Amino acid sequence: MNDTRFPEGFVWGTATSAYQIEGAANEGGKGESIWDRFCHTPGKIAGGDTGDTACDHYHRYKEDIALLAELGIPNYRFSIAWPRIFPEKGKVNPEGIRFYHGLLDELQKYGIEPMATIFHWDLPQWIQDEGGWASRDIVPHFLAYAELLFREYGGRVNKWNTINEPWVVSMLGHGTGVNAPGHTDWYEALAVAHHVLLCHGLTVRKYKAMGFTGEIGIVLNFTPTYPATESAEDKAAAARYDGYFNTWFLGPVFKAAYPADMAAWYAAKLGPLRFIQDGDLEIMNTPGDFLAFNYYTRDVVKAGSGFPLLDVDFAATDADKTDMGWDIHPESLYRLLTRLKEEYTQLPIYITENGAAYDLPVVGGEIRDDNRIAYIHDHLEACLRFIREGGNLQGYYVWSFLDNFEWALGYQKRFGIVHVDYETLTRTPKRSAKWYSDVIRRNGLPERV
Ligand code: IFM
Repeated sequence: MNDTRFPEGFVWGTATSAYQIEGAANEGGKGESIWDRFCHTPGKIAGGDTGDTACDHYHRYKEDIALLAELGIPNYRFSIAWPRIFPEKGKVNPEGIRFYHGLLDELQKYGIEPMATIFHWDLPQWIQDEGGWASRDIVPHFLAYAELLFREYGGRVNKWNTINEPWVVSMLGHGTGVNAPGHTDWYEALAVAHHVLLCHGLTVRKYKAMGFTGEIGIVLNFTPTYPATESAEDKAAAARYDGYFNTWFLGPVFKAAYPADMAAWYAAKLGPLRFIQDGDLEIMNTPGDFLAFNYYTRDVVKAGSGFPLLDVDFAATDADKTDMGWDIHPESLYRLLTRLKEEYTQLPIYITENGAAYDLPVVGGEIRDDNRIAYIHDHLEACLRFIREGGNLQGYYVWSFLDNFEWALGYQKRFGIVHVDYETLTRTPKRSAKWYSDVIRRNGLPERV
């Protein structure tokens, strides 16, 4: 392998999720999701946007997959909308089942390998009405859903993600409340995280028990955290933030234990963590086939009172930022990969999301998103460094294939390597899409632009 080449067989892909691109919120027998409800609650989403139409992928999936093929992208990560499959309690929707078979047919036609995510946040509203993720009663619902997906698609999909970003589901959905269902109760957020990880472990067991030989794993999201100064207080603050964001999820999945310091911290702040039952941690620790994670940025924190759950404040940094206001810090990706390998797992790793939001005008018929190219280039360089040192990184999926619905931020943040005109729904590959095609074709990095 020369310096800029990736190992043979490296998995190159791009990613999306159902609610962010499908639209057709009330079509094809789909039921209401918590995101449908949240978007239609005034004040929750920037600009009053909703996912009602999104990129209209539900109607345009053939065109979209043809574009993927034209760009030469050999792997596609998508998610399945639970309320399309189970619109009501106990009711399976054949049209929803058919939709994903149709999508898989298209992928198969072009030889594009699917990676399917079982849950990427669009919980059926009927489950929320029964208590949602905060209630342990969600477990049989999740398992019934997963089992149905395995029966339907298990012979066609060989890479499965159980759940995308448990940190977001729990902490943003139930702690800060910026995501659906918009609850603001930190004890509940921890219970949600617990039930999410429990469902993950049980789903891995189910998949294996059904005899499938494909790969299955969870998608965690990580934000490496640094102290603003070398003071003991700031270092302790950074350790807590790392516990909150990263190790609270890594610990159960890879060590069958919550980090003891964080468990004690939370118990002191919130009371005894009664949702933990005997045997749960062993279930969460059920071995999957890979670790998948999403990486975008790092955080710098100090001791303070701005975030009372943790007694931390965020510190400003002078790093360049994307349109999300997120620091661009590829070095943190390299350090994260190294930490995961040294402290948590030797399993193969997939980066299932990495990318940048930038909104650029069309110039001369082209969208020259050189800043996105530079972002991806530098993060791939960090990947290469890890691989060269013996790291078992097997794949990388750019977030995202299309500009799409960026949750509470609506359509203002554009992550796509393909531009979507939300008036006409026209797709236009950006310069980054062509650059990424070239990376894939040469299985390596060209010169930095
Ligand atoms: O758009 C999201 C995605 O749904 C989950 N990971 C982070 C992305 C960018 O915020």
